Amino acid sequence: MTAPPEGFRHLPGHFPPDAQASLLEAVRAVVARAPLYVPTLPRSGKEMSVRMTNCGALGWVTDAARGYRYQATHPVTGEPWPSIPGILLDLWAEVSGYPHPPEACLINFYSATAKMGQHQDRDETDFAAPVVSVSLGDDCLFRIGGTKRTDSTVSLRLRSGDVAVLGGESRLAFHGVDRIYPDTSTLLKNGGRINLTLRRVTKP
Ligand code: MD3
Ligand code: FE
Repeated sequence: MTAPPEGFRHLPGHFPPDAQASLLEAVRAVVARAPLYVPTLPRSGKEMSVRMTNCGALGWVTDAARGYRYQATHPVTGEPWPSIPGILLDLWAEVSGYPHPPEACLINFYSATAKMGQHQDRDETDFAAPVVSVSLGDDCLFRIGGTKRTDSTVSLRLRSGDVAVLGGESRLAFHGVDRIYPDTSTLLKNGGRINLTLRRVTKP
């Protein structure tokens, strides 16, 4: 593919370094109350390489027994997810073009060797809303195709402070993270990459 699918918008450097630091502080506050956990794949129970948590009324979770789903509580602590930080609600209002707030913010943490295979995000019931993504920390190689797994793909590097908006046709596009580029950012003291995805789950 020569171009990303319709509805994909990449906003490089949307957040300047001071705002990235504020975002990181907000993420740390969420993780202090809702610790990163090891997600496992449906049926096989194989561990994903990414560590996850959420904030918002709903969070995306996965385990062997119950598979992919949204739920209101942390799978390990049983506590409700912390609320979505204001800076992320402001981002959604600014870039989503959707007149209702996000319900979920999935937080993915990638170590230097973590990756995410090609998949579609289709556990939501409202595909009219885009997904809004924020990258923090080390760069990654992101790859996105079309709505069929066999469609050709395009790769791009996502850097700390970048925002991506996945609306329109791109909302149901296959996508994944092929690799992390270690030591490409100094934002995280111990390296790695954080991705935040703001999502609408239910129809308003
Ligand atoms: C395209 N996250 O959390 S962010 C995910 O970098 C996910 O952690 C990746 O795929 C990450 O589901 C990619 C960019 C992104 C996020 C959501 C999408 C691209 C998307 C949803 C639909 C299509
Ligand atoms: Fe995804």
